[in-house]
This record gives sequence, C-alpha cells and structure tokens, in this order.
Amino acid sequence: MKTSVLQLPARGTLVIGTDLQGNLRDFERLHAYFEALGEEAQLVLTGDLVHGPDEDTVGQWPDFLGTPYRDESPALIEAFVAAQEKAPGRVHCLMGNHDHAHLGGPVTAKFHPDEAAQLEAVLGAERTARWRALAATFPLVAVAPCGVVMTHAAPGAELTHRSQLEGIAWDAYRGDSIDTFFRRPILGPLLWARSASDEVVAQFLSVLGGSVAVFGHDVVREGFARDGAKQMVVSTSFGLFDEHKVFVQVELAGRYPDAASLREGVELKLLY
Ligand SMILES: [Mn+2]
Repeated sequence: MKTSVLQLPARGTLVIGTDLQGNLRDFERLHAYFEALGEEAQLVLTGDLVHGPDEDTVGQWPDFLGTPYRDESPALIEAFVAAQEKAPGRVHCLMGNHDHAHLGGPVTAKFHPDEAAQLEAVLGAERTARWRALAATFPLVAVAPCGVVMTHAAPGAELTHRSQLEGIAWDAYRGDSIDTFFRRPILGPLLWARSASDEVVAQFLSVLGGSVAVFGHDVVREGFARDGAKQMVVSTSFGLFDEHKVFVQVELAGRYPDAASLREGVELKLLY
C-alpha cells in the first residue's frame, strides 16, 4: 500500500487525538467522547497507535512519562479495529513513525532496541500480518473542509501539489537511519518533524485548502501549544499526566481560520 490523503465530510463533529502509544485506557476514554457525539461524528487519531513502556523496560517510572500505564498495543489494535467496524468510515488513524516502523520505516527504539520487532514477537505471525495490513491503510494526511489539516508530525514538507502526498510507497526505506529518512522528501518531515517554519506550513495548508495544522508526535506537557499562527501541537496521551491530556473537538461545518480559533475549554478539551 501507498500513502493517501483522507478527505473528511463537511458535516458532523470531528474528534482528534494524538500519540496513544499503546495506552488502551486513554483510547477508550477518547472513543467514549466520540461515540457520545452521534452517528455523524468522525474520529481521527494522528498516528503512533503502538509502542509504549512496560515495567521491564522502564524500571522505576520516570516523571517525563506522565501518569503510569502499561503498554497494551495488542489490545489497542483490536479495540481500534472494533471501533472501525462499529462505525464504518468514521474511525481513522494516520501513519505515525512508530506505526511506520512495522512497514519498513526507520527502527524506533524508545522502550526496546527495536520496538516493532518486539511487538511483532508478542503478536505472533498471524496478528502481525493483520496489523501490518491495517497500518498500510493509514492515510498520511487528513483534511477537513472546516480548515483543519491533520498530520502525525509537524507539516514541514515542501508541497506544491496535493498529488505529492499520494502514492508514496511505505516500504522503500529499509536500512535508513532516522537522519537519512528525515531528509526524504514529504514522508521524512511528516512522520518525524518536531517543528516547521511558518512559511512552509502556510504553503502546505494552502495546497490542501486548509487554514490550521493540528498534529502531535512531540510531547507538550501542558497538553497543547500554538506554534505561530497556523500550528497547534496537541498531546492527548503519551508523556502526560492525566490532568493535562488534551484532545480536539471541532464542528465539520464550522470554520477554523487559525490556531487561535481552537480555544481552550471549547475546541481543546481535557481528556479527564
Ligand atoms: Mn511520533
């Protein structure tokens, strides 16, 4: 499978969550908010569904990981599939760098020397094949007509036409170091960039007809941060204490012209 762009409808409510990394409890909480919004709601996770800490790899729980949890990536994959089956066409996950590691992307090594190999050993051959097939369907970017454009990492890709986002193979980079992959056009920055310049983001948004970029990948301990006028970094789960975890809720028929239009307590909501 190759990269694609997800186009969301102009009706209903959109819930956006970032970086769950195997946190089943946070997914269930977010999914409950989504389900309560009715049959036109859409749920977009911005990638990094898998790879969390466990007691063996963490030892004493460090403060920078926030509220303690145990990696439940296998159960979270199943819960995500069940959520998709229950709400066909309304539950989505973008590709994150941790998911991409299962499809030939650079090795991620936060909690294990090779997190994809470790998870696949736990999953076994059959579940690994199903997980890889699912991950290969993850879009690279989601675009909502209300102006919100979602990516995994900061949208630092230099874009001149929408077609540049489509049809890129996931598995052509085996052996790339993270540094090498980061310099790959389009895919490198969209899966790994922690920040992007105002100019590049403005261009990226204009090509897609969007007005504000929402993404995770980096941890913002306070739950969200505006970077310039057009970028909103959100942390829904990974690396945060429960009381700071934030998700985004917007009306798909609405209009969000910039990062300031995503307001604390209105569009930026506490998960707990
Ligand atoms: Mn990431």
